[in-house]
Amino acid sequence: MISRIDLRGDALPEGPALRALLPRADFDVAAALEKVRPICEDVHHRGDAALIEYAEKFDGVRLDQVRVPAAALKEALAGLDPVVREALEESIRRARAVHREQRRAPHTVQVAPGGKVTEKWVPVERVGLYAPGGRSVYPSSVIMNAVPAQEAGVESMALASPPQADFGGLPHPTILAACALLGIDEVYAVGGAQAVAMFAYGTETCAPANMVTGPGNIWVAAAKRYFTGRIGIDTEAGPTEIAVLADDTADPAHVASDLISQAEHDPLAAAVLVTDSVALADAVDKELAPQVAATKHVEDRIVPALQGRQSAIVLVDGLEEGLRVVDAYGAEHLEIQTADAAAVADRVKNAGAIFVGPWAPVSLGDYCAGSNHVLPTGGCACHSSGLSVQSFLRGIHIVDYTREALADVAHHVVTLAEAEDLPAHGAAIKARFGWKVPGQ
Ligand code: HSO
Ligand code: ZN
Repeated sequence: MISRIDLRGDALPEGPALRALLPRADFDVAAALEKVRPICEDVHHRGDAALIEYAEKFDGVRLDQVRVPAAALKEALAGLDPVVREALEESIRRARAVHREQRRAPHTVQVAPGGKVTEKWVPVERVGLYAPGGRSVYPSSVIMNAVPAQEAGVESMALASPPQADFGGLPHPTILAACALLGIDEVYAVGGAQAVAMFAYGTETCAPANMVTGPGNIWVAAAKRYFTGRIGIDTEAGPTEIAVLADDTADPAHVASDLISQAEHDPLAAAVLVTDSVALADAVDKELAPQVAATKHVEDRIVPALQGRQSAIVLVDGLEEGLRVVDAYGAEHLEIQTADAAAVADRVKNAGAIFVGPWAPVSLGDYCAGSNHVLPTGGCACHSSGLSVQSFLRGIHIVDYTREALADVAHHVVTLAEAEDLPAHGAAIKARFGWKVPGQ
């Protein structure tokens, strides 16, 4: 069911050479960029009329307006299964508890007598959240995007999600209900690249946002890339990934079910097991077929995901090699199912989130751990983190020096300005001291 990559025997190569041996999906955002450019520019020029046209073309829905009426949000919440409501509320409660602690207080450093630098943290003013439709209706992702923004103090937040023909042209009712639970009352029935463009440029009904976050398909990722540098984005979320670092103490049935759990998202989803135990590899492989047969989404997602070039069992000589492999891979989600899992987790350098031991499967983190599930994919965990309160804050330095404090350091500033051949920089200092720089 899943291919094997045998890295035992020879010494592992370093860095990029090791990464090149590991499986990964092709997710060609650059190619999609050319297709989304005209859509984004059309939204720029024609606003709501373009959005309504794209809803008809891509979603098969004829809309009168793009904004979801308040009554529809209320109705969706009233119609929400109480058991689902309770689960969503618990997910929100745990996520809030974790994200609240990420808030940052301003701090001041006295650099020299009379010279201080304060860093204050200011939330982004307006954020647009995206929630996919179609096969990925994830109210949990609405929570994971909205909670850190709210805890950061973002004042204005709107959500866009594709209109669904089955629901009278509204976004999926569970998405609407999640919005209502989170207190998001500005919601748009707009999907794909056009939703990102709506937030980036603004239209007659939707004010422009400073930042867009939230998962999406390749068109959404391409639109985010198109606007990079103009608005803030979270990350270009690619297909989801799970890596499991396991030894012979792991339960093969659980490892198999965790690999399948993320393969369930997408035919391009990646499931990677890294182990030094051939017995475990064989047992997991044996577990996969019956477990896959017993679930849903088999032919369209799980089988292509497990059999795709992005998924594999990677055999290594030992734990040290396993750690090097998972660090080179930089998984979105990394489970550690080894002896002394917490100590092993402590040594991992590259992962979006780490799940320790037998009782912390990725599914827990997807919904109710309190951790965030918007995480870097495609190896971006080597340089980026998941969504957090920090993603929605800007640190601003406030520089406050007295005359004496400036006088004390003036000669260094003038020296550096001259060394960089920027005499006007130096002049801005000299002019303040009658052109006689103290200390020079
Ligand atoms: N595993 C996905 C998030 C998700 N799972 C949503 C279930 N619903 C990416 O982290
Ligand atoms: Zn998931």
